[in-house]
Amino acid sequence: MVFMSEGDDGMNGKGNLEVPKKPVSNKKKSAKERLLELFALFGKEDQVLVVINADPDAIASAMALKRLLRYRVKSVTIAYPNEIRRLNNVVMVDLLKIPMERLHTIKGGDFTKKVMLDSQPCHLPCFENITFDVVIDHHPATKGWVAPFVDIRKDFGATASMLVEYLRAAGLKPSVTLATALFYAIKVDTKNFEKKATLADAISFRYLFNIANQNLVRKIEQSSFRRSELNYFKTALNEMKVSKQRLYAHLGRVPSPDMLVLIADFLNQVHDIAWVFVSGLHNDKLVVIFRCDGYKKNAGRLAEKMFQSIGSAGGHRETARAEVPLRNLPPEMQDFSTRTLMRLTTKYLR
Ligand SMILES: [Mn+2]
Repeated sequence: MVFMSEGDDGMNGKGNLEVPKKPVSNKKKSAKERLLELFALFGKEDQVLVVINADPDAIASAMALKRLLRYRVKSVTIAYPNEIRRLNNVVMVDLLKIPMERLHTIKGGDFTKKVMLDSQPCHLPCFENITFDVVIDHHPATKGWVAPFVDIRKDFGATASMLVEYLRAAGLKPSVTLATALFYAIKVDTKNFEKKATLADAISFRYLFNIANQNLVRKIEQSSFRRSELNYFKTALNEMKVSKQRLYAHLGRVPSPDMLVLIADFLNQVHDIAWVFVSGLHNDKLVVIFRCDGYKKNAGRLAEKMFQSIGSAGGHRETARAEVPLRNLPPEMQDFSTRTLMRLTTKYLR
C-alpha cells in the first residue's frame, strides 16, 4: 500500500479552486474538541437536513452524522440532488437500506439546521441558495461562503475517515451497516489506497475492517454493470482495433458516459496494450475516455491537445476524458467511428 499525502486529484471536477484564508478549520484541534464544537451547535428541538451529492463517501458520511446526532436532535433527514445511476451506488443504498430523499422534494423551511458533507456550498448551483450551519469535507477549501462550523481537511482521502474520528471521539461504535458503508466509502475514495490518503484514513479503515461485513462490501463492489449493459462489451469487442499497442473502440450511442469508463477500464487490463481509447455518443456530445499506464505517457495532456479547442478535455497521467458538443465536430469527425478515433489519435501520438 502506498500512502500519498500530497497533491489533489481534482475530485470529479469539484474543487480546483483557490485555498482561501478563511474559512479553514484549525488543524491543530483534537478530535474531541471538534466533536464538542459540533455538538454545541445542536439542540433537542433541531430538525437537521444533511445535504450531499450522493456518492459512497457522501452517503456513508451522512449516515455517520445521523448516528452522531441520533439522540441529540429531533430528526435527521438526508437529501441529495443527483440521480444515483452508478449500479454499485444503487446496490449500496438498497443493500444497506439507507433512507434518503431527493433534494427537490424537500422544503428548506422545515429544517432548523443544515449540514453539508463531502462537498462545499459552491460545488453545485443547487447548493448555493442553502445556508449551511456545518460543512465537513476533504476537497480543497473554496471561497464565497461561511458557516458556523467548518471542518475541511483536504489531506484526507475520504470524508468518511473524518466522520470515523468523530464517532470514535464520541465513543460510538458503528453498527455493521454503518461500518460497511464507511469502509466501502474509504475504499472507493482512495481507490483502495492507490490515491491520496493519510495515515488517519488507514487507521479508520483498519478500525472499520473488524466491524464491516466484507461479504456485503464485495456484493456492492461486484455489482458493476447491468445485464443489459453487457451488450456494450459485445460492441466494444467487435469494434476494437489494435495498432502499435493502442486499442481503439467507438461504441456509438451509450446510455451513460459511465459505460465508456467501465469498458475503457476493462480493456486497459489487456496485456501489452499501452493506450486505450474508448468513445461514444451521449446526448449531444461525443465523449472520449483515455487510459494508459502513465509511464512516460500523459493521458490528460493528450486529451487536451486533441480536444481542448472544440470541447472540454483533461485529466491525469493515466486517466483522461474529453467531451465535445457534436455541433463543434469538424467535418472530418462527422460520422465518428473507431477509424476516426484512430486517425485522430495517430495525429497526436507518434
Ligand atoms: Mn469524498
